[in-house]
Amino acid sequence: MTLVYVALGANLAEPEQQLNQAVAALKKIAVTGDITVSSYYRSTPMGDVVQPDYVNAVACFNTHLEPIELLNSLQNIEQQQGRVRNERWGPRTLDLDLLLYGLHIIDIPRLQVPHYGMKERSFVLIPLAEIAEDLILPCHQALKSLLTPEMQQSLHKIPNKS
Ligand code: PH2
Ligand code: MG
Ligand code: MG
Repeated sequence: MTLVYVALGANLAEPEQQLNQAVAALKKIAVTGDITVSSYYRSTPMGDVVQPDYVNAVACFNTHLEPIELLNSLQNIEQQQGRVRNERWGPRTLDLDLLLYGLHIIDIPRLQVPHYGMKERSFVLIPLAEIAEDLILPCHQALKSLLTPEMQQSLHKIPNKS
């Protein structure tokens, strides 16, 4: 059994509902259906594409799935929620990114874990810190050491999720 962290993001078709639906789907692959979910955060789009604000969150659960099986499950959930693979960093109904798979380091063509961008992204680090403030990354860095005061500026907690 492995503890995993997954980033959720959506900016089309009722993003908060997309995240609610994704959390329900993740519960089905979590051991005993136990899953911890951060608050939802409204965040300014990263990148050059003009697109709506995102709603982002991070979820954490135990799973018996191997990394590639988990990746397949996450991609199935994205597809069930109408994900169309368009331009890189473009708008999407649902994005589920595997951030951490225990303390494993995975580097194969389909999957890089820890997620390559997680250390710089406020919309990942802040919700992650909310549910795992004392987390140490596989590279031995403390999550807390990556947080900066400026990171809060592009991110607003949405009151009263679900
Ligand atoms: N995801 C992207 C591109 N840009 N910006 C925000 N704020 N949140 C995201 O989840 C996001 C993004 C591609 O995965
Ligand atoms: Mg992403
Ligand atoms: Mg993705």
